[in-house]
Amino acid sequence: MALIDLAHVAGRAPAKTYWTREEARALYDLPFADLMFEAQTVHRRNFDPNRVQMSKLLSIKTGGCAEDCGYCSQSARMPGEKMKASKLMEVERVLAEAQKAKDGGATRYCMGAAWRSPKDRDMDMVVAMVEGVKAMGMETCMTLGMLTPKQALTLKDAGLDYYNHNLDTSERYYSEIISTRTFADRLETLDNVRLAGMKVCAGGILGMGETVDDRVDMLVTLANMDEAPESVPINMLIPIPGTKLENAPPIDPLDFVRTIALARIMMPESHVRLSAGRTEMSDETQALCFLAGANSIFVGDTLLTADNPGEDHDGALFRRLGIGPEALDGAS
Ligand code: SAM
Ligand code: DTB
Ligand code: SF4
Repeated sequence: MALIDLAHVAGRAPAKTYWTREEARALYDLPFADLMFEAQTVHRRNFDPNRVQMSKLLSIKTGGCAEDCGYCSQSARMPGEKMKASKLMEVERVLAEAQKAKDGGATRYCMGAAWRSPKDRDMDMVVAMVEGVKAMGMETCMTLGMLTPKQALTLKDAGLDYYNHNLDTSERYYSEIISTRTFADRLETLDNVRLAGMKVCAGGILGMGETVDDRVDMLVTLANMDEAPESVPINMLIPIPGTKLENAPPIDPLDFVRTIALARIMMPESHVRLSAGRTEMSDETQALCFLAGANSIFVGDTLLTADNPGEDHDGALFRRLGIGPEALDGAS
């Protein structure tokens, strides 16, 4: 282990704040047991290892999106049959759904829209949704596409806690997946979110045909931000029929676990979210992800449009693993 100083990761030195891709890659390539040990060590220094934060998603505007993200069921530009576009959901309906999520144990409510960016005429309704969910005592999160500095400030003033905007992959691989916006556009929105004073939720997708270096580079970009994202969703591609990536080769589950471990080590104080793709993972793979430092999930039967394991399955898995929900303030 010549390239990196494991004293940093094993808790005998202050947390590293700048990562080179060589250091990160060397960690990824460690023998599996060594990588898991380092990830658990870092995890236990920063979190209760038996608590997982639970968020619920709602698609407030589905389908008909102008972007061409190669993985997404909601793009109007996908090669195959397109999903019908819905209108922006009424505020009352959103709040009724949020109440159900709260009753089901969610502590954060995430609202997503299939937009390239919000139109200014949509902002009043979006603001009312944030205010309403906040008033229920849940944390609020939105993912609406690119934001101007002004839109970011409007959302912050409404009480939005988190904004989700993923890098999705490395800068190098980005243009293979999306052509209608750039990696730099994504970083600009993340800057606008941070400058407005909101917490950042940013991560990516694995299993899109990317290399290990692409995975490592994406995490290096996130970890080297002036402030690392508070929440780092790692999605496993859900291959959607009709999208450009419908036949992408599935990722080896142990490589998925390695990437979670790397995210945990490189961003020790962030929540690492085991996001999309859990329906296709065995319970054993999910258990390894939690062992590697994942400590946040989406609950419920549906993500935005795709399936999620649901309460019964997750409840049984958490009982088997002795895992409980994290309290709202992050304490256990
Ligand atoms: N339109 C907004 C945007 O793209 O930022 C927000 C919604 S978008 C669906 C949120 C994220 O979901 C994407 O950035 C991507 O990381 C993830 N995602 C979308 N489709 C996915 C799929 N089929 N499998 C895994 N993750 C997916
Ligand atoms: C994220 O990284 N994953 C969530 C959330 N952010 C918005 C979305 C997953 C979407 C999976 C595909 C679907 O449901 O359409
Ligand atoms: Fe649109 Fe977001 Fe889907 Fe891309 S990921 S097509 S921006 S909804």
